[in-house]
Amino acid sequence: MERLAQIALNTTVAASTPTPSHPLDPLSPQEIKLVADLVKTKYSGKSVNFNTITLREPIKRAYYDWKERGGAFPPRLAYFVIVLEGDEGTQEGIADIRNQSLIEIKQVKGVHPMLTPSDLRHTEEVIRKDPGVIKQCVLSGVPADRMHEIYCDAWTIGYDERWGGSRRLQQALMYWRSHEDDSQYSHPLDFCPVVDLNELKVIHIDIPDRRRKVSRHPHSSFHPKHIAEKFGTKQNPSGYRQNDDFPINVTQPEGVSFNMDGHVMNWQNFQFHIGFNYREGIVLSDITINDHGKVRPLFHRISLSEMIVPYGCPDFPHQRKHALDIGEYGAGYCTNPLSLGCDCKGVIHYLDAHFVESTGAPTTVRNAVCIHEEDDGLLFKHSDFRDDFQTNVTTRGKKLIISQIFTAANYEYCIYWILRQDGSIKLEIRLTGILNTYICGDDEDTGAWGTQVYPNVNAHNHQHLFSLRMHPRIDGDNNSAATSDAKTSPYPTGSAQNKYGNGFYCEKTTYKTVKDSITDFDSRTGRTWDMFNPSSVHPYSGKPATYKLWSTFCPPVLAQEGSLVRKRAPWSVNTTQVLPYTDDDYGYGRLYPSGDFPTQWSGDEPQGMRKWLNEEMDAPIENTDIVFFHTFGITHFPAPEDFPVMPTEIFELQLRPRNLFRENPVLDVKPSFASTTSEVKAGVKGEACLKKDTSSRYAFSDNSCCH
Ligand code: ABN
Ligand code: CU
Repeated sequence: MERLAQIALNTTVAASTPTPSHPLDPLSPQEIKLVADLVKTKYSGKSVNFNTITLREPIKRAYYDWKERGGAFPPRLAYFVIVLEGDEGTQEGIADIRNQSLIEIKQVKGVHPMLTPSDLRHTEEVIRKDPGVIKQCVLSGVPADRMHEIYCDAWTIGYDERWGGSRRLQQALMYWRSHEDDSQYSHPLDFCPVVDLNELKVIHIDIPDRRRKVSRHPHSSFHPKHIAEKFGTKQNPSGYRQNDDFPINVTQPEGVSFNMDGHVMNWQNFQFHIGFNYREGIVLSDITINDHGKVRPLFHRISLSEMIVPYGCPDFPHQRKHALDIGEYGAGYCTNPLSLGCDCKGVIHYLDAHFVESTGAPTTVRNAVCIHEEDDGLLFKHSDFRDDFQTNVTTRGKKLIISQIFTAANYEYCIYWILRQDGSIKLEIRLTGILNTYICGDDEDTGAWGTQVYPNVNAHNHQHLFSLRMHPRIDGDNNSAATSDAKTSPYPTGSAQNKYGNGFYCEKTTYKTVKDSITDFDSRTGRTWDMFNPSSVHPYSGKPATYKLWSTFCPPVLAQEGSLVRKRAPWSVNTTQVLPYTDDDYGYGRLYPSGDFPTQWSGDEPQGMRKWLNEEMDAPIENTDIVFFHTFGITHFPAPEDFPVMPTEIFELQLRPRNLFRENPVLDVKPSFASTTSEVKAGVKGEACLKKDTSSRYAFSDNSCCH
């Protein structure tokens, strides 16, 4: 590691770098440029490929010294990754923005940085010109003069033992697209070139023993113009969906009921910071809730820290398809610009995201984060059967949604962080986009490993698994974690303790050490997990203030022991792992459970979760500062309904306060309707439509909404 004497910049750059208002605010374009200029100055005369420039968030203590203890604004640090031509390879470092200096740089040996969008784009140009690839295209049935119709999805190679980590490699998943407006996924090719990203050349082509000619079935597309050709239009109806064009609009006549001060959100009783980075995408930090005047900390930081999409076809080279989409490509780098009234409806506040381009220039994705409210259905209700339900209180809720959508080549991941008025936090993921496809010969059976979703199109079985990293701070820094299992009474029917046999209870198992925290979902006991503060005890229940993780989409990873998948995603093997929080001078430890540099990692030498578990298996995690990792997701056996584009598949989890509030925390939300028994008896109209929604009406008559 090189500790650096200060590299100063000229004062014009300095003057144009405003100080952010909050220590967790993502780097501004000016700050990114400043760091790039510092690095360029240090390496003047060399070719520098910028991979990452991002905020190095202040460590927890420094942050709360500033936030809660009147301390100084923490150092404003940036973390960067660059690739230098030649032997020096991948370098990472820290820059001090306020002092305009590089603090340290180190060469990270034997690793490769994540692939940036520009890295991915180069590969298509390379393969189109390669004589070996052209030959294979011709053999597949695409003439050499149609190479402009050849496309590839460039993926990291995952890990291939033939080259190991010695070169920076991509695998090119090959397709033919007859017209640029078509979707290529209905025309996969059967071979797979391997491209060296530094040399920009094809170094090998994996060719299967069984050859398959490209399909001559029409492309299956989903663009409206193709759909109109296929199914007709309103003018030319042939089974066209009827009455599908009546809009459902959202009206928020008085605007939003949230307030944003820079990146700090105030909504209902919540306050928190909304961050965004190249890798995890949205990061929610310093989440607190105002409990009738008392501000209570809940979570220090929550983010999606890694994911893996392992495919289940064991035939070479499909084992290489197991994308670590967050660590290898970045949920930030792959994020979409969102459009008003389309990705989200209503009154929207957007945040832009800023990254670095390979040249060192800042680049911006406009409207990367969408923030808006939606109606949340009923928040609570009760009516009295004694007067035919006239006595009732009906309270509707609203929810705050912070969302982003990222495209991982073929798939779209729509990420919705949803806060509810009762203090719960939901994470909903909608999976859409296109199946990853491989060619299926005319007389070929896809066997157990995939499904023919269209003629000559095999979509392999796969999983989408995420690692959610939660750093709880419930009523303070010292928290514990536990599993909660619904259990029948241990005493048999007829015994003194359980005479009628109906007894059941919640068994809570608090983790003493990291080893205890390695657990799996169990649907038979309705397993949930608790993060709690053992010192903050509820006056009625005598139980500790808790956030309960309710998560049922928890399939076990299906790749076997010894597989690349398990080695490279050690976190996916179990549903939970809890570790002590650590940091160092320059930031948090234990952020990324497949390691800081998972690209082309063999999974052999320990990094990420495997390293942490090796080091910390017996570490105490009770009543201390902990980070909680949770694996969740779905197993996807493709079907024709998922093609040519997949209707959103939804999976979700929730964090719910338990024994944290004295009583129902939304009692003070104004009801939509309230009528007491005495009012009903006296014939007094209840407080009907307290918050009248004047846009609601009967569908087939013009009566007003309330009567
Ligand atoms: N799913 C693999 C991937 C993600 C992003 C970009 C290319 C490939
Ligand atoms: Cu899928």
